[in-house]
Amino acid sequence: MKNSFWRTGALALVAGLALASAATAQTVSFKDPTGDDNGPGSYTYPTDAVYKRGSFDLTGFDVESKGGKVTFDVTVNSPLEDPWGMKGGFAVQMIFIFIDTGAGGFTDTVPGLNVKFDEANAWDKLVILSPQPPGRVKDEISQKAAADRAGAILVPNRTKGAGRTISGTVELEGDPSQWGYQVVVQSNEGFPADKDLLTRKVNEFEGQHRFGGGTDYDCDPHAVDILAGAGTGDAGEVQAQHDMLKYECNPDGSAKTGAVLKMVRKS
Ligand SMILES: [Ca+2]
Ligand SMILES: [Ca+2]
Ligand SMILES: [Ca+2]
Repeated sequence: MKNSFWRTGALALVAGLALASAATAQTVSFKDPTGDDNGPGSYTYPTDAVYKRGSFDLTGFDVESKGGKVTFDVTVNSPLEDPWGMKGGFAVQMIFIFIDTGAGGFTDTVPGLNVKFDEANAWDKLVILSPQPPGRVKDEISQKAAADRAGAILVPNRTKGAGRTISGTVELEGDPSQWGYQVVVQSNEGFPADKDLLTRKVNEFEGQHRFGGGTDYDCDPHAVDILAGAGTGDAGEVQAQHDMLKYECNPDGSAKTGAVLKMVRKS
């Protein structure tokens, strides 16, 4: 967390941008390579048939701002389905959108992801796209996220899936083309571990409802696909993702070196 000088300055900046941009829509788009839905390179899907190939393979991320509202569209490489009756048009995915609006922020994230950001890429807003009812997501945030960032985490009133795209809208001022982003693809876990914020675990071996290829401890990043590099979908971004998600565990299962994420930016 940076000091209050930075936060106060950033608030003034955001207010100024909002005045300048209230009338017209502003958009920004990123792409992600296909076939890199394997975290640091080794992760495998759970074995249950609901986890269709490509379900967690991020391919596109689009942001549109209009009239003080920002809509986030996250596209994956498989038609969305709702086998669990979540009623929003999708079920198995859960998306964490970390945003650096320039207002300083946090380097650690939320429990269950096991990822951090470096100082230069600190996040100050997190939008969660979950098929769970917004009330459930907000309850989990208030119970499990650190108290100092609860106000920075936003949950759309309605999150829906259509085709291959998961969408949600939140109230947020500013010009999204100037922000940094990181999109972490996870899986909606209705029965999360005590401290995990609705996230599905990555274990050493995949199971019916567990990703494999990591460790049974929490020293591995529980992130299946993320943005990397310049977010253009270039093949080189696969290696950049694998590098960011590299981790090493101590014998007792604590993190020796954990995954450190960077933002993707247009400017
Ligand atoms: Ca991908
Ligand atoms: Ca693990
Ligand atoms: Ca990726």
